Amino acid sequence: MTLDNILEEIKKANSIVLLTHKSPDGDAIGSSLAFYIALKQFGKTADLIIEEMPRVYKFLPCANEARKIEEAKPQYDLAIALDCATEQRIEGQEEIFENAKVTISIDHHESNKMFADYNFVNPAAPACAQILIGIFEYIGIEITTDIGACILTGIITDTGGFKYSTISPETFEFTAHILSKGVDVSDIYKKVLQIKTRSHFKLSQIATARLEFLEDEKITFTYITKEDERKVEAEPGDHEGIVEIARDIEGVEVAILLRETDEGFKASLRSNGKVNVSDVCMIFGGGGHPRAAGCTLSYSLEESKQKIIAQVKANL
Ligand SMILES: [Mn+2]
Repeated sequence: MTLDNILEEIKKANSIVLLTHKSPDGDAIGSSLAFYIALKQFGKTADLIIEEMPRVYKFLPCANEARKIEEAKPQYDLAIALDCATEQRIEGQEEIFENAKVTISIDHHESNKMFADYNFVNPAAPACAQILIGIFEYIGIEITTDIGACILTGIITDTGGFKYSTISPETFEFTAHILSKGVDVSDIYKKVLQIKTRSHFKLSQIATARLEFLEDEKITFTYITKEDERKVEAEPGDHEGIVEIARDIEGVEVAILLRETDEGFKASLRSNGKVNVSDVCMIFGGGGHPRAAGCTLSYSLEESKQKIIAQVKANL
């Protein structure tokens, strides 16, 4: 079984690196930190590479122990990628992954490409962090309050606060379990989901002011530029959640947000169920979940807009 192989590889490895995707969300950060702390409990020190730790997650245990890409060793015995559907999603860190002697992927994306030597993928899990509960139990790691807080962060953020249809009985069993252990679930919920930075608020004002309704108001489109982010003094993660504002408007099927980055326009798509936005994003080399997905478009703003809207329309 894959878990036996994973356990064996962890035991054998003298050097381990943990990697996740660029612009890490709560699940990426929560899963990585949970695994990092679990490895410590196992008697293994790992390098956790997170290029930009979003401000909102800095309160999590061991968040200050994450390292930058340039601090990574030239080669590791074992590389573990968390919450990444493809090797390309480990953007900027593919080399670290490829250079490792053995690679493992732990993920919950339906579009996962099984790109590692050992792949532990469960598309039924609402968050990568939730998969870790079973893994830790299997390999005999105790879910401490620290590990629990990190896993909960992943679950809360990837389920939009326990409200997506991806939630399972295990989601609540785990939450009940760590609540009984003394983890302040309400406090974590507030920190990772409710409280917004001022820059986030200003950025959402800009994006909502530009919101366009298309196709009988079933599709919404908006964008944010680098200049917008500079103006509101945005920090990493401040754009998170903005696309969901439009998704929640009555009658909207798909909400589209384009965000200008150094690599092009990053499209974030959210669906209310009718359109599988993961399929739409895969056409452009991206992917994700049926109701939440993304891709990068290397065209001008106008061209990117037309291309992504046309594909959504075709799937409506
Ligand atoms: Mn995830």
